[in-house]
Amino acid sequence: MLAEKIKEVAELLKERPRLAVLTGAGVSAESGVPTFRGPDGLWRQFRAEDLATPEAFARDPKLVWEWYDWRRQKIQSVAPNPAHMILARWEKYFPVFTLITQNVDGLHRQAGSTKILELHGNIWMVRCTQEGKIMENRQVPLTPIPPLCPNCGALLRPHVVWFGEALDPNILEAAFEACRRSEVMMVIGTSAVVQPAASLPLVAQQRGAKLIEINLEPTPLSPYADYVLYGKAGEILPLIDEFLFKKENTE
Ligand code: BV8
Repeated sequence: MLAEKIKEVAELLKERPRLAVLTGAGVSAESGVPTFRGPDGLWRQFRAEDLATPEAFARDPKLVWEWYDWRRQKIQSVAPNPAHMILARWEKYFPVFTLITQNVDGLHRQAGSTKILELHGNIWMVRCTQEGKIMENRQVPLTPIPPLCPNCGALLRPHVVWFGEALDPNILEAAFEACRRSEVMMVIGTSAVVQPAASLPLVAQQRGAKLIEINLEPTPLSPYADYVLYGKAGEILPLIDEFLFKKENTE
């Protein structure tokens, strides 16, 4: 069943359609990065929705930074997995390709992807709460916590989009545009509950794109998908990739 679907999806992709890909935490799970809503998604007794908010940061910047520092330490010690590597390769194989990610871990970039829209920011970037200045900060572990702006001494915050905060309008518009233009949209490793990211695949489908979902379990998007491939992203993408390139070579 799965093998049959993988073959059909590979046939679809062999035509090198305009491809948009949306990834979530599930694409980094096999690298060892905890997902948000899975069994290992909790940190101490908190949920992402409790900590990834401006209110939580205003109330207790040290606690929020301790969570990000814990995640940065984890992310720094892991490597991209085959799912990241294949998506980086597909960027060169498909003439029109856009990778849209909800992840802030930077693993797509580390795997070699360059055409990336990071909808929710990047955990290795910080922003001065006074000047708004954005800078890279790869100090692991962070000292002091919370970190202060080297220019003005004000609190630094992670340059990520928290719940209740607007996404960068330019990045969001570019993502919607890529989905509107796509002929195929692949949605990998996301629970499809966070908005506005979860609306992107539906925009693609409304414009006639074929929708492919890769996940361990059904999501609110599954009923709309033309293909739902149940399994690990790091295992399914290589199988699709094999068909793509194997067919190429034998023709
Ligand atoms: C906004 C950055 C408005 C921080 C994150 C409309 C309807 C309903 C709610 C809302 C709405 N509009 C706004 C909201 C509120 C809110 C929202 O969506 N809430 C949800 C919880 C209901 N949205 C917002 O607040 C957004 N802002 O809309 O602002 C606005 C407009 C103008 C002016 C002012 C305000 C901002 C949302 C961004 C929040 N930031 N992250 C950080 O990371 O620290 S979201 C966070 O969740 C991460 O980015 C994460 O990527 C994202 C989504 O989670 P997933 O990636 O899907 O991860 P999850 O663990 O949930 O799922 C993993 C999946 O992988 C699972 O399905 C699992 O089965 C699968 N999986 C696991 N292993 C594998 C696998 N699949 C394949 N292979 C594997 N090996």
